[in-house]
Amino acid sequence: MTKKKDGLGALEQVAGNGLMSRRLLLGRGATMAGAMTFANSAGAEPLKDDEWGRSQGITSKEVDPRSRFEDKVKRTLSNPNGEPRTQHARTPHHLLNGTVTPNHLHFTIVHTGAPDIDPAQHRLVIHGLVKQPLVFTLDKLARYPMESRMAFVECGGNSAPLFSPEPVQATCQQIHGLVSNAEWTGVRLSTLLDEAGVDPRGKWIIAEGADMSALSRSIPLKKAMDDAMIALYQNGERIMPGNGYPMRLMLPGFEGNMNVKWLRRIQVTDQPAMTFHESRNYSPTLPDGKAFKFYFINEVKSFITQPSFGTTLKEPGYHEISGVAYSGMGRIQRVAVTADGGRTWADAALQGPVNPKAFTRFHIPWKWDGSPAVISSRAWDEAGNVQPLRSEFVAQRGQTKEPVKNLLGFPNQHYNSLTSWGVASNGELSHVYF
Ligand SMILES: Nc1nc2c(c(=O)[nH]1)N[C@H]1C(S)=C(S)[C@@H](COP(=O)(O)O)O[C@H]1N2
Ligand SMILES: [Mo]
Repeated sequence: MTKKKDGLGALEQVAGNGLMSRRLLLGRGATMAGAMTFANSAGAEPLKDDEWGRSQGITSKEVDPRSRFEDKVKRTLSNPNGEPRTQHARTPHHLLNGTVTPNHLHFTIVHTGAPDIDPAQHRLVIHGLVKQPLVFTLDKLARYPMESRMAFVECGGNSAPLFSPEPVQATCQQIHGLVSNAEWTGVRLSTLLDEAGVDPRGKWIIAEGADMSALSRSIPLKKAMDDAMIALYQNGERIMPGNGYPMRLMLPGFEGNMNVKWLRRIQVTDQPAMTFHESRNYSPTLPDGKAFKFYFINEVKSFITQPSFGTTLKEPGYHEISGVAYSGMGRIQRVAVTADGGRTWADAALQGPVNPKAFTRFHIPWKWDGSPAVISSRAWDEAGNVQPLRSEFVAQRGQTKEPVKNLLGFPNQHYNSLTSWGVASNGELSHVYF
């Protein structure tokens, strides 16, 4: 127990400024007991009987609401008055934990409002370069083999404020709220395409939604035959209206916009359609003025959610640093964390199961000594990709000329570099670059 005060830092510190070994987390109990001293001693004091325990409690409802104390955990809206235009609802990552985004907090981007689809009337058609065009009702789809998988969806415009040459002071929600992670259940698209019989000339599919804008995207047939899914359920229940009820295209690891919601049509073609959303929108630009023709994959990325902007560390000592990592190229293999602005790094513990193309939560114990610190995370995936440092990213992809003021705009797309938080000696967090 002498470890408690002096020994711990020296014994377990694995990187600068108080980062401790993730092994501490594996052996919760004895080792952790040495680091943690925040609970008050229970002594012999009896617990008092609280008011809520003295009368009959709340009756269960058919659909239970959350605790009234959790009212602040909500999405932020870009179109709160419901004007007829594009709208974004952002996930409050700094107030969530684990890896599953609850359905009512899953982010949405909806360009012309969510259509109020009657599932009994909805049809999905597969046609084009196929031997046998097919039409599916929801009932008919339910008779095919179903599978479930975890997958994140991320808008190409997520994290766009980080293209600013100066760090914007904003929460994880404002910066990274356009990515969420859920368990999706549905039918493999390859099963349906095999039944339709793809013509050898077929190289692409064009997927179309049933909303007013009939959002359409071209997807390489290779992806369609790989892990693409017609998703019918989201975290065990029918997909939310905003996320594509009653069915959406799920393309694990591919840019959010391609995951066509309210899916009604798949046309097999020999070339891409160059639709509005792939030729005018969602084509990131490069510093030399050229633009990517397509940018399908959401590359390896991570960010710290706790502690993050908006949090204040109340006192020095032990704190846990935690966040999410994900890659459109497969499983997360490693996440490193720094507490000294990138000078030294320590590996974080990855919380299993580590699913491909899905959120992985990481944790690392940190003993903050009360002096200024800069914390950040960096992820690697099993395909050998690493999250670029900011200098590397900016050299390749550029940044905006003027500081970004409009947090809702998309000055550019597919930012996957680091997010760093500065901790001041008064415990306040800010957004910083290094
Ligand atoms: N039909 C249709 N599909 C759509 C959209 C849309 O407006 N209409 N928005 C796209 C965009 S821009 C993104 S980022 C993702 C968001 O998926 P989510 O709302 O389920 O999070 O859906 C895509 N699919
Ligand atoms: Mo998007």
